[in-house]
Amino acid sequence: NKFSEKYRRKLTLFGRSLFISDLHIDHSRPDITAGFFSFLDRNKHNCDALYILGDLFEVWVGDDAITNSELEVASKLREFSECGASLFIMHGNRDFLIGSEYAERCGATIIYDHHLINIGQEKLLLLHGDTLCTDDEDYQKFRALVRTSSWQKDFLSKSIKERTEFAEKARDQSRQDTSSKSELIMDVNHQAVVELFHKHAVSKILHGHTHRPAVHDLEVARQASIPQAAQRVVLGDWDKKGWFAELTGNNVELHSFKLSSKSAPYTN
Ligand code: LP5
Ligand code: MN
Repeated sequence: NKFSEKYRRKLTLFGRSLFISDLHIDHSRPDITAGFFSFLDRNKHNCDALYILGDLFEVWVGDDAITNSELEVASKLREFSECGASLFIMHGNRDFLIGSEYAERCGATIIYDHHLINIGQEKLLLLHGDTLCTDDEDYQKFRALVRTSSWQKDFLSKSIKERTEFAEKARDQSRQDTSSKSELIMDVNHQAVVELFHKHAVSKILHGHTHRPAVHDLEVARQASIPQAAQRVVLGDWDKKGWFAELTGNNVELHSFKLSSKSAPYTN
């Protein structure tokens, strides 16, 4: 409800918020799921909010298609949110079909691309990051299509088997296409980044998707509304390491830790 949402946002203003993306949770990578669960356990009593900024899952073909492992993720997330942290899930290019049913299971609120949060006097803009890859025209066409409600309605009306097959074909096609696309095309477009800072009058942007973890200090100013020093923080994908960003006050830091199959030691 509205009141608790407002209260939660206020809390995040003074507390500690965490941000992750691109875990690509999948049956073939139990180490990632285990690393994620221990990340949740480490943080469940000491943060005010967790923002999952897209691609939590490798693929998502509908809330009705979940198996025990997605149910387990949901109950872990619910346990986390019941410890007092607000939980937000943003869609990525792999799991944009996560719906309200699954979000409710997790105790999460779905947030959409270009989500603003207040950090002191400044603002932080959250997005998955794929919308910044404007040079990747084939992808942008694909994205535009699959984000229409008519396409989604039609896709979700197919059987789970059919949807899974489509998703597999799309993944194959994507693997093939990305292996021949240039690195430059698959990174963010600089002009799109600058425009986004201006459009939302923000000093910080945080996203994932490109799998190029970094903190970029930029000069985008020329407008009184934006401080000279702007920052674009890019989360990493979870593979050998897990990545997260931590917001305390108005300071954003990027961290990584080793993912190992058994006990994941916590290192920054
Ligand atoms: O995901 P990743 O890292 O490989 O690459 C992304 C872009 N690709 C995608 C496509 C997804 O990987 C596909 C899986 C989505 C599952 C969703 C559920 C159901 C959808 C079913 C659809 C039919 O997002 C990739 C970018 C890259 O990031 C970097 O930004 O370049 O973009 C592409 O590769 C796009 C392709 O060039 C065109 C789209 C391929 C899909 C075509 C569908 C074929 C279906 C066949 C049916 C007969
Ligand atoms: Mn992505």
